[in-house]
Amino acid sequence: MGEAHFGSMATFEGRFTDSQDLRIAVVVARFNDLVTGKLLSGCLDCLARHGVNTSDASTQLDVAWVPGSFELPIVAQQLARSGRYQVLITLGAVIRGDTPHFDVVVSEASKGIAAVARDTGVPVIFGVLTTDTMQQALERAGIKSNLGWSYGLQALEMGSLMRALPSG
Ligand code: INI
Repeated sequence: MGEAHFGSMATFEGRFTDSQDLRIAVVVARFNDLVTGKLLSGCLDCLARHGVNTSDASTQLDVAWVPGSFELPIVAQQLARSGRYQVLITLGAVIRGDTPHFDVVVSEASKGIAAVARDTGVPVIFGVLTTDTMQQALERAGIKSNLGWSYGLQALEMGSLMRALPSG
Protein backbone atom coordinates (compact mmCIF):
# COMPACT_ATOMS: atom_id res chain seq x y z
CA MET A 1 0.00 0.00 0.00
CA GLY A 2 1.50 3.33 -1.02
CA GLU A 3 1.65 6.51 0.95
CA ALA A 4 2.02 10.06 -0.34
CA HIS A 5 5.43 11.66 0.17
CA PHE A 6 6.35 15.15 -0.92
CA GLY A 7 8.43 15.07 -4.07
CA SER A 8 8.01 11.41 -4.88
CA MET A 9 5.40 9.41 -6.69
CA ALA A 10 2.89 7.51 -4.59
CA THR A 11 1.30 4.25 -5.63
CA PHE A 12 -2.02 3.46 -3.98
CA GLU A 13 -3.33 -0.07 -3.81
CA GLY A 14 -5.90 -1.95 -1.82
CA ARG A 15 -4.94 -5.00 0.21
CA PHE A 16 -6.39 -8.42 0.93
CA THR A 17 -4.74 -8.97 4.30
CA ASP A 18 -5.30 -7.36 7.70
CA SER A 19 -9.04 -7.13 7.04
CA GLN A 20 -9.95 -7.36 10.73
CA ASP A 21 -10.48 -3.62 11.06
CA LEU A 22 -12.77 -3.16 8.02
CA ARG A 23 -16.48 -2.83 8.67
CA ILE A 24 -18.55 -4.22 5.83
CA ALA A 25 -22.27 -4.27 5.04
CA VAL A 26 -23.83 -6.61 2.49
CA VAL A 27 -27.24 -5.76 0.99
CA VAL A 28 -28.94 -8.75 -0.65
CA ALA A 29 -32.06 -8.95 -2.82
CA ARG A 30 -34.54 -11.73 -2.02
CA PHE A 31 -35.82 -11.83 -5.60
CA ASN A 32 -34.23 -14.89 -7.24
CA ASP A 33 -32.87 -15.92 -3.85
CA LEU A 34 -31.87 -19.28 -5.29
CA VAL A 35 -29.13 -17.23 -6.97
CA THR A 36 -28.57 -14.40 -4.47
CA GLY A 37 -28.34 -16.81 -1.53
CA LYS A 38 -25.47 -18.57 -3.32
CA LEU A 39 -23.79 -15.25 -4.11
CA LEU A 40 -24.02 -14.37 -0.42
CA SER A 41 -22.51 -17.73 0.63
CA GLY A 42 -19.61 -17.28 -1.78
CA CYS A 43 -19.07 -13.72 -0.65
CA LEU A 44 -19.06 -14.60 3.07
CA ASP A 45 -16.73 -17.54 2.42
CA CYS A 46 -14.25 -15.20 0.72
CA LEU A 47 -14.46 -12.63 3.51
CA ALA A 48 -14.01 -15.29 6.22
CA ARG A 49 -10.93 -16.70 4.47
CA HIS A 50 -9.44 -13.22 4.45
CA GLY A 51 -9.82 -12.73 8.17
CA VAL A 52 -13.21 -11.03 8.38
CA ASN A 53 -15.32 -12.20 11.33
CA THR A 54 -18.48 -13.51 9.65
CA SER A 55 -19.90 -15.20 12.73
CA ASP A 56 -23.30 -14.26 14.18
CA ALA A 57 -21.45 -12.38 16.91
CA SER A 58 -19.45 -10.32 14.42
CA THR A 59 -19.18 -6.56 14.96
CA GLN A 60 -17.52 -5.99 11.58
CA LEU A 61 -20.13 -7.46 9.23
CA ASP A 62 -23.85 -6.79 8.81
CA VAL A 63 -26.28 -8.19 6.23
CA ALA A 64 -29.50 -6.45 5.10
CA TRP A 65 -32.15 -8.12 2.93
CA VAL A 66 -34.31 -6.15 0.47
CA PRO A 67 -37.23 -7.36 -1.71
CA GLY A 68 -35.51 -6.95 -5.08
CA SER A 69 -32.58 -5.34 -6.87
CA PHE A 70 -34.60 -2.16 -7.37
CA GLU A 71 -34.45 -1.59 -3.57
CA LEU A 72 -30.68 -2.10 -3.26
CA PRO A 73 -29.76 1.60 -3.68
CA ILE A 74 -31.99 3.10 -0.97
CA VAL A 75 -30.85 0.64 1.68
CA ALA A 76 -27.23 0.95 0.57
CA GLN A 77 -27.61 4.71 0.84
CA GLN A 78 -28.82 4.61 4.44
CA LEU A 79 -26.09 2.19 5.46
CA ALA A 80 -23.41 4.26 3.71
CA ARG A 81 -24.66 7.46 5.38
CA SER A 82 -24.48 5.82 8.81
CA GLY A 83 -20.70 6.23 8.70
CA ARG A 84 -20.33 2.76 10.18
CA TYR A 85 -18.93 0.96 7.14
CA GLN A 86 -15.81 1.34 5.01
CA VAL A 87 -17.35 -0.63 2.13
CA LEU A 88 -20.70 -2.03 1.02
CA ILE A 89 -21.53 -4.98 -1.19
CA THR A 90 -24.83 -5.19 -3.08
CA LEU A 91 -26.01 -8.59 -4.35
CA GLY A 92 -28.87 -9.20 -6.78
CA ALA A 93 -29.91 -11.22 -9.82
CA VAL A 94 -32.00 -9.76 -12.62
CA ILE A 95 -32.99 -12.33 -15.21
CA ARG A 96 -34.33 -11.11 -18.54
CA GLY A 97 -36.50 -14.17 -19.12
CA ASP A 98 -38.46 -13.46 -15.94
CA THR A 99 -39.27 -9.83 -16.41
CA PRO A 100 -40.54 -7.46 -19.09
CA HIS A 101 -39.08 -4.55 -17.11
CA PHE A 102 -35.59 -6.08 -16.95
CA ASP A 103 -34.01 -2.92 -18.36
CA VAL A 104 -35.77 -0.69 -15.83
CA VAL A 105 -34.70 -2.77 -12.84
CA VAL A 106 -31.11 -3.09 -14.07
CA SER A 107 -30.85 0.57 -14.96
CA GLU A 108 -32.25 1.82 -11.63
CA ALA A 109 -30.14 -0.60 -9.61
CA SER A 110 -26.90 0.21 -11.41
CA LYS A 111 -27.38 3.98 -11.55
CA GLY A 112 -28.63 4.07 -7.98
CA ILE A 113 -25.74 2.05 -6.61
CA ALA A 114 -23.19 4.16 -8.48
CA ALA A 115 -24.84 7.34 -7.15
CA VAL A 116 -24.68 6.10 -3.55
CA ALA A 117 -20.95 5.49 -3.84
CA ARG A 118 -20.27 8.87 -5.42
CA ASP A 119 -22.57 10.82 -3.09
CA THR A 120 -21.33 9.27 0.14
CA GLY A 121 -17.70 8.45 -0.69
CA VAL A 122 -18.27 4.91 0.56
CA PRO A 123 -17.39 2.36 -2.13
CA VAL A 124 -20.28 0.10 -3.10
CA ILE A 125 -19.51 -3.14 -4.93
CA PHE A 126 -21.95 -3.80 -7.78
CA GLY A 127 -22.78 -7.48 -7.36
CA VAL A 128 -25.91 -7.62 -9.47
CA LEU A 129 -25.94 -10.43 -12.01
CA THR A 130 -27.77 -9.57 -15.23
CA THR A 131 -28.43 -12.60 -17.39
CA ASP A 132 -30.83 -13.88 -20.03
CA THR A 133 -31.64 -17.13 -18.21
CA MET A 134 -31.71 -18.66 -14.73
CA GLN A 135 -29.17 -21.23 -15.96
CA GLN A 136 -26.67 -18.47 -16.80
CA ALA A 137 -27.25 -16.85 -13.40
CA LEU A 138 -26.70 -20.14 -11.54
CA GLU A 139 -23.52 -20.78 -13.52
CA ARG A 140 -22.16 -17.48 -12.15
CA ALA A 141 -23.39 -18.24 -8.63
CA GLY A 142 -21.76 -21.57 -7.98
CA ILE A 143 -22.38 -24.10 -10.76
CA LYS A 144 -19.22 -22.97 -12.57
CA SER A 145 -17.71 -20.11 -10.60
CA ASN A 146 -19.23 -18.05 -7.82
CA LEU A 147 -18.99 -14.34 -8.51
CA GLY A 148 -19.94 -13.71 -4.88
CA TRP A 149 -16.36 -14.65 -4.04
CA SER A 150 -15.02 -12.00 -6.44
CA TYR A 151 -17.34 -9.38 -4.97
CA GLY A 152 -15.89 -10.16 -1.54
CA LEU A 153 -12.35 -9.65 -2.83
CA GLN A 154 -13.30 -6.43 -4.58
CA ALA A 155 -14.83 -5.14 -1.35
CA LEU A 156 -11.61 -5.81 0.59
CA GLU A 157 -9.59 -4.08 -2.13
CA MET A 158 -11.83 -1.01 -2.34
CA GLY A 159 -12.40 -0.66 1.40
CA SER A 160 -8.67 -0.64 2.10
CA LEU A 161 -7.80 1.45 -0.98
CA MET A 162 -10.16 4.26 0.03
CA ARG A 163 -8.53 4.33 3.45
CA ALA A 164 -5.07 4.55 1.91
CA LEU A 165 -5.91 7.50 -0.36
CA PRO A 166 -5.34 11.07 0.83
CA SER A 167 -8.58 12.44 2.27
CA GLY A 168 -10.07 15.39 0.51
N1 INI B 1 -35.91 -7.95 -8.92
C1 INI B 1 -34.75 -8.62 -9.06
O1 INI B 1 -33.85 -8.48 -8.23
N2 INI B 1 -34.56 -9.45 -10.12
C2 INI B 1 -35.52 -9.64 -11.08
O2 INI B 1 -35.28 -10.42 -12.04
C3 INI B 1 -36.76 -8.95 -10.94
N3 INI B 1 -37.81 -9.16 -11.88
O3 INI B 1 -37.76 -10.14 -12.63
O4 INI B 1 -38.78 -8.40 -11.93
C4 INI B 1 -36.93 -8.10 -9.82
N4 INI B 1 -38.08 -7.42 -9.65
C5 INI B 1 -38.48 -6.84 -8.39
C6 INI B 1 -37.96 -5.43 -8.22
O5 INI B 1 -36.56 -5.44 -7.99
C7 INI B 1 -38.62 -4.75 -7.01
O6 INI B 1 -38.35 -5.48 -5.85
C8 INI B 1 -40.15 -4.62 -7.16
O7 INI B 1 -40.49 -4.03 -8.39
C9 INI B 1 -40.74 -3.76 -6.01
O8 INI B 1 -40.22 -2.44 -6.04
